[in-house]
Amino acid sequence: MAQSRIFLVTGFAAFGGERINPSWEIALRLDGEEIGGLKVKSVKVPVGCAAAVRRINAAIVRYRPRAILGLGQAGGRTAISIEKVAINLADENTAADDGVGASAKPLIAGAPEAYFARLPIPTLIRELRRREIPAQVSLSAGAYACNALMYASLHLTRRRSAMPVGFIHLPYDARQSARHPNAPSMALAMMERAIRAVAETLACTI
Ligand code: PCA
Repeated sequence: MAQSRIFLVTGFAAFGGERINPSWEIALRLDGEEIGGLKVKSVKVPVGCAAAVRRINAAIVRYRPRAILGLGQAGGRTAISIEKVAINLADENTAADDGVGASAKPLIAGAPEAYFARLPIPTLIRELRRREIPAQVSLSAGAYACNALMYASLHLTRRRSAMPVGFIHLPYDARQSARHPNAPSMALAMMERAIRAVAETLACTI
């Protein structure tokens, strides 16, 4: 089936008592922009494993994107974190990095145990560091909604091996630090610059 020229960018709703989620703030800022010949379509995703799978599934069917970049908040991270691995495990009761509880179960029954991101991670890290933006690769997106979205994106597009699909965790926005005085954070403007640079780099590969 013919593909659109859409670059699907997702961000999550605020959760855990926060007023904002930097991932949605940034996705919204990019919505409608032309980047490298593709048009960004931003979709807001509810915070929950099953809900995230449903939303990304619907967005893929509706927009037939050429690339997918999921964004999420991982409070406590010190840098833009490009996720390498998504696992077939869902724990509706934990947030990222809190570990996996006894209630964890497969996200999609019968599907592979894990997928690697289809992103040129070393290139992206280099591009970000060249712009003096702290960036790192992460080997775990947790077992909550962000991992669910990343896993489902990769699973549902598994036959399109050349299509860039991946996920980036963002630190707290500096404004959120008022509630988390000891946690690292990053200015939203820097995170926005980072995601725009990632999108431009990916659009060049298509
Ligand atoms: N972060 C959570 C869920 C939504 C979000 O922005 C996570 O890392 O799973």
